[in-house]
Amino acid sequence: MKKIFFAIIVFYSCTQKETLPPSPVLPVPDNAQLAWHNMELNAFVHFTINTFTDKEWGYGDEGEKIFNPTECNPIQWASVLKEAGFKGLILTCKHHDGFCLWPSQFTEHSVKNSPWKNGQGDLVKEVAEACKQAGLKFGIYLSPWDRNHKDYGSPAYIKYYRNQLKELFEKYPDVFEMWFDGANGGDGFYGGKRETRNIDGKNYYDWPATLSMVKKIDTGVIFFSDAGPSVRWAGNEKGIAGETNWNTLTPDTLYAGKPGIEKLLNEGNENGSHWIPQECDVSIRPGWFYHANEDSLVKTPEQLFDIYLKSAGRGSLMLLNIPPDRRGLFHENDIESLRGFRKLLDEKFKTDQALHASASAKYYRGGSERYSAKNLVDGNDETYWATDDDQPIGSFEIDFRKNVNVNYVILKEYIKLGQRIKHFSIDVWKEGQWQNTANGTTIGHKRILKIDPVTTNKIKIEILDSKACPVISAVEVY
Ligand code: FUL
Repeated sequence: MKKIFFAIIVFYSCTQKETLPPSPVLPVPDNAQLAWHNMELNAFVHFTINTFTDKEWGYGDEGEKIFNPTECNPIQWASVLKEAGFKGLILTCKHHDGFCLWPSQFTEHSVKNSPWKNGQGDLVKEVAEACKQAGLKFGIYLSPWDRNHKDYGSPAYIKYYRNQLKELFEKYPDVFEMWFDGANGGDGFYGGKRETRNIDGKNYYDWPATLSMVKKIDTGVIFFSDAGPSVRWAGNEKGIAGETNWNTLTPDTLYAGKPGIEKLLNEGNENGSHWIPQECDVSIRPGWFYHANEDSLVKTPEQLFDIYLKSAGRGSLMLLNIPPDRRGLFHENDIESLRGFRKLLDEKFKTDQALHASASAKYYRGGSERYSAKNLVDGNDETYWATDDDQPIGSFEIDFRKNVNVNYVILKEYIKLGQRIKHFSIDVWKEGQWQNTANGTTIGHKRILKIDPVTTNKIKIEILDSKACPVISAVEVY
């Protein structure tokens, strides 16, 4: 009897053809990029000599004695950021003026010659430790352009820059992101020469050699620069990603600081050769550094929320700068705004009406439950709805079984298999028929659609064009 039962099971399994998952559409993100995408909120902290001179770009001739915060407390920065939902903090360890926030062995132009903590302080260390304590990732900004250094423009400076990078990565382990600024060359102090030095932005730094040196110390680090290689600039400093936003880019002729590439960086290349998503940098104030006369110009929670929708909500990451003041603290106004921003995020995205609602699709891959529409509403981003390979279009419906208020619809592509969708639409069921309420092009990691508030019991998403069969891991409705 047992034998017959076993034979039936074997026969049954042999006749059931397993439906294989879709093949990836290349390029796809690596693990470090995937983790980076999931962060959504990243913080920048611009703090240096400029905070005390009221400038945005120091000339490089500022004395070290100028740097003297009275109540400097990175623990405050980290805890405010943590509370607001940020996942990482990138510190300007050295901005264009060349002053170093750690006691570098390669220059005298650092905190070691400042009155702060009698020259015994190390702000990079303090910030790295505060981040660790708060559970934030720690990142480094080290300006390639150095208006203080006498050798800037010659090969000797490249050696200096690499020495400093090596020093930072060895002294402060677990750096998750390295930010290479594209602003390069121009006038400066340059060891007293006070002249203009222009560099050949494409070749001067020999970035491949520099990056491979850093990678040997920190294999998982994310490199930001205008053109990647891990993440790219968004082409503006307003924190706004392209409405069409391909994570893919062909970076062959691009390099940090190359003029005229803003639109390309903002939208990416549909058939780009590399996965290089954009990071949307923006400051909470008009300037990157603290200026008392901007205390009343701190972005409101509503403005920050709008930027979130246009960055993280377009599949990118929002990198928000909060500059500490002369005390070395986040200013009260900035903190208030950040708290308000968090409150808005929590309120707007409080209850996902689609979670465990009834989801259906006429077509799904191989008719297999493994790829059915219920995966869209199971709260698990690792499962997905997909169609057959010859179907670059498809649609699915969410039936709430009651009337719900809809303000935002969130869609997520399963980017581990590449970015695919080129065009989609959202309809709501109203007055006995489907009515179009939103349309979009790309989705990527996460797309948030703000729609005209509506009360409905059903919504329908149609994928109208895609590079290959669509693979969507979630729909959320708020
Ligand atoms: C720019 C710099 O020149 C600004 O000072 C700031 O650091 C911003 C994030 O990048 O290129």
